[in-house]
Amino acid sequence: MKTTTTLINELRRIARQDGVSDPAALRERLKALVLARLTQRPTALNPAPATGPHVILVVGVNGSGKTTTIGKLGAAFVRSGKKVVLGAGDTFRAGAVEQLRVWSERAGADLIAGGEGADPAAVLHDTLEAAKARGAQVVLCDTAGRLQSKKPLMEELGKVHRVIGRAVPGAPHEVLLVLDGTMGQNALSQARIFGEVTGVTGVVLTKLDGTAKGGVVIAVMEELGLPVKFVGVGEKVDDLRPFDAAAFVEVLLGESP
Ligand SMILES: Nc1nc2c(ncn2[C@@H]2O[C@H](COP(=O)(O)OP(=O)(O)OP(=O)(O)O)[C@@H](O)[C@H]2O)c(=O)[nH]1
Ligand SMILES: [Mg+2]
Repeated sequence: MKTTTTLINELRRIARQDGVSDPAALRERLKALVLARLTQRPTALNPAPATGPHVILVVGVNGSGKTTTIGKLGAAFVRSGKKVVLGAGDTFRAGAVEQLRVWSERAGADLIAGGEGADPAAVLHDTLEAAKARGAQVVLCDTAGRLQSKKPLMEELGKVHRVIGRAVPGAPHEVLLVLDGTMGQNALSQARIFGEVTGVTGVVLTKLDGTAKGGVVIAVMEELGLPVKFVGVGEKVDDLRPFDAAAFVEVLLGESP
């Protein structure tokens, strides 16, 4: 609502000041306003550190697409010639480790996993030690889905973040919050609370292959300053794209058919 109101007010001002009244011209002005917001921050991944592995922690609510995104990202890093390790930090959901194992094989990445019910922070600590020992360049850390309202689980995530930072100073270099593009307004409170606990550095917006347009990311960017870095457009390994703000704005605000 806040972002919508701001945009409407700006558009009103433009209409008055510049005397724009043609709906098509106003639509173009609105697109430009939204695009400016979406390009305020870099949408590329943070750069890899000079030495040691590039550590990416992936967080979000249940079923948003974390594990799938890790598989897709891992495959993309492997394709660019990097040695990649996936850490099975979801020790909670039955089948989570197996799912990540399948993705690690598909991607051509190593997998480090603990026993069932293991402490996620311990598993990710071991993952980073293994990655260093093996000279891996990229580490992708999976975590269990959790509701942002569940305090103990959010505290666990804070602990995971600290343990990663102790194993590799400066890590995680990236904390990707995976948001389900079909979720609407709830995404904003997810982003706010995950951001407070783990210092989110970017958003991955998934499931944009359906009817969802993901307009809420304008608010995520505007109110929380978090850039969208990737979008998920399907369940397959190649269905991850760098975020293209201009294309996104066209889909969101383009001429209706
Ligand atoms: N259509 C579509 N489906 C997706 C996309 N990303 C993930 N999915 C599907 O969404 C479902 C959940 O994906 P997961 O990767 O298991 O989600 P998660 O966040 O790891 O789930 P939990 O670990 O249970 O919290 C799976 O069926 C995925 O195939 C996407 O971009 N498009
Ligand atoms: Mg998962």
